[in-house]
Amino acid sequence: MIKTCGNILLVDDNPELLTDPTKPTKHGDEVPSSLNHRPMKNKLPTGNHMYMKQIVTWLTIGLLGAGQIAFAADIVGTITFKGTPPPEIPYTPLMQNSSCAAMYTTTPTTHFYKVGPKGGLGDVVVFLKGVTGQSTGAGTAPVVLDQKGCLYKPTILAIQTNQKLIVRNSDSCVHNVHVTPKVPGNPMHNDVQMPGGADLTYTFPKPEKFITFRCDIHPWMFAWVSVFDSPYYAISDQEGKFVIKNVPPGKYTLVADHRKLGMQTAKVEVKDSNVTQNFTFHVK
Ligand SMILES: [Cu+2]
Repeated sequence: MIKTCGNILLVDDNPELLTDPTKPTKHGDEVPSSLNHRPMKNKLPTGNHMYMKQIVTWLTIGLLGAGQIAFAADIVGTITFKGTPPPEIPYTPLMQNSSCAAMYTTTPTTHFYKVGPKGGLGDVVVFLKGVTGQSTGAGTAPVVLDQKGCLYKPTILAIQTNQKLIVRNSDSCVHNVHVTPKVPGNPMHNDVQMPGGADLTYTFPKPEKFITFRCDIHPWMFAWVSVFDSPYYAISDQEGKFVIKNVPPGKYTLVADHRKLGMQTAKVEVKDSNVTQNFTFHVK
């Protein structure tokens, strides 16, 4: 028998759960960049020295001829949270739905501010401002958005344009996936997904920040998917760490965007070694 996980919801005591509570963003101060320089190895192994020298010369000439000398480096950093995070909101309506509540022993809460034990801030979307037309999404592995315990997991995701986003239902109840992009060209979706039903697969052709995914059957369920037209982005982990891999040389504006705390930017320059750029979000 298929469970609907209920349609009766008592959410009046917690109206924020019915809305997409995006606060206005605020911009923080720019943080100066710092560069990590790797030591250069400038000695060849001894023995057959001349022979090795010839090989290196041939390789160099070959690469120059093919125009293939191109460095890339990672942009790495840590997002730190300073202050007291606002209280998370209990999913009270979830616990009033017997099928959903059966999956919990205590009332789950939102995780809008994922602050780690050392003050790292997770779920910050970090990306290179204005870098477009470089998507490798069509050839990149899909990203999975699961529905489990009557919640979306994870709630903050990022994909490239034309990269597959797979929406899964791991629950034993019906969900509906209601997707409401705002950028023209990105398709809206409103699909019912039965328990054990086939995965839904979505793609978005246009870059857009924080596309809202919600479930109309369980109106506390939200996820936000950002779409980038390049592979140069990352989401900070539970320790606040992020890595944007293989960035071509150049000067960039690096953006750290938290859905509740807003954006910060920093100028970075990528040469031939990794760049470290940290951000701090302050809340009084
Ligand atoms: Cu649902």
